[in-house]
Amino acid sequence: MKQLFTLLFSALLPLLLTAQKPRILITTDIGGDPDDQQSLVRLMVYTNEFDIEGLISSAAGTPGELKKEIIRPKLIEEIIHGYEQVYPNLIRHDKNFISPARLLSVVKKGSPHRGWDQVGEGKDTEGSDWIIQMADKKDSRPLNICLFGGQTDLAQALWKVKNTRSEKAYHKFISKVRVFDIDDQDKIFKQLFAAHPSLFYILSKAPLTEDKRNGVYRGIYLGGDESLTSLQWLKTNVLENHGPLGQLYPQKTWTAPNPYGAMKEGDTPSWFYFLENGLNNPEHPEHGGWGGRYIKNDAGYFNDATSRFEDEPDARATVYRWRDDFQRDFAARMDWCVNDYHQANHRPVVSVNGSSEKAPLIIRGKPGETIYFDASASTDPDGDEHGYEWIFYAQAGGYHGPLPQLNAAGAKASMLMPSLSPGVSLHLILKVTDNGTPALTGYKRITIGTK
Ligand SMILES: [Ca+2]
Ligand SMILES: [Ca+2]
Repeated sequence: MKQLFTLLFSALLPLLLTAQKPRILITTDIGGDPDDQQSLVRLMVYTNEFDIEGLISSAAGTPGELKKEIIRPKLIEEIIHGYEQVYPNLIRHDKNFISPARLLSVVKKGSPHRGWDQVGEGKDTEGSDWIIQMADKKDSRPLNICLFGGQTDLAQALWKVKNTRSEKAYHKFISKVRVFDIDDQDKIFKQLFAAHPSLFYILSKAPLTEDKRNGVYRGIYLGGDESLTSLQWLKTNVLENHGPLGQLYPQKTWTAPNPYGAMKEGDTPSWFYFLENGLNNPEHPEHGGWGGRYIKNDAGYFNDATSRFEDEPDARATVYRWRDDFQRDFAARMDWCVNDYHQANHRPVVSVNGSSEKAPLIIRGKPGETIYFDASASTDPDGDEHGYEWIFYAQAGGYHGPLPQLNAAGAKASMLMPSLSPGVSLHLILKVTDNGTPALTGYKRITIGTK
């Protein structure tokens, strides 16, 4: 009997582990500025981290960018076919990469038209119905919707649910959805959120009083060390000697004032936000991570963090402060497309005080008490040496007091517990970086609160 249990458990374990991946659904205006293709190529080498529930082609381009109102689902399929060719090598690095056939099966057609007048009776699309079907799936995890382009198909899905279901069923549906919107492209955010005010909604967009290029998501290519977005960087790490998927990465985009005109990926922060890497916490946009940091406003949705700090001198810095890390991570995964496991690098697994989960470690103490952190159980799958960097991320927890002295020596650190106002926590980020090529960084967030 025990053997049977063990057998069953080991057969179920991969399923249980897989079930922990965040569910994402992408809608993309692919077909205009080629930065959507760039974001999709990068996403392909992260499909092991997600359950991808939909790749919907919405109206191509930004409003007015193209002469015709069209959708371009073939461009999504083209990238999946590139992925198909490197997939056999990728699964040598992680068996959780999604099969190309499965990805092709979730490519759906959205509406070629956009705007609030495209929402209502008779306006359903394959894409809007697919959004409903995926949110209705019997699954306790939320459906995270990343809007690379317009919101029209999402708005249609929500309209249909609101108008064809009971209020209770509508609210149940809304509670299962989280939305990350890049720049309100169809300019219907106002109507959409007014119609569905209880939706978990992040709108990454600069305030109307500022230059639009100050939006948080643009930190992927603007500000900080922009040389990491150059054509030369892409040639070395993506375009050349990295197989057929990397060759599909478009080399030219509009990036001004970034002088390189190469990597843009304006939409990547939307799925970076949901990528569980130990740094972010998808339930808390104010905590920040590769996808940026967002604050809930009085209207009830999350928008770009506007307060300025020494380490975040502009809103985009909430993304570009991690660029060096996420570019090295991308480069390593492009190596996975062509190299054997032993000829490529893999991230360290960070463990603090016995916790190696992706969720933050929560520590509670009394003011004046000494708190100890021990990360010496951290490991590296390649057996690489690794170094430890402890960083306070005070604004993430709303802490504005003087930072305590952190006594850090390698894998161990300690500090005296400060006194915290109610509702405030002090965030400490541990970065563990290995000495592989390229060097890779794993994270652990520690949130420190009062008892
Ligand atoms: Ca886009
Ligand atoms: Ca490693």
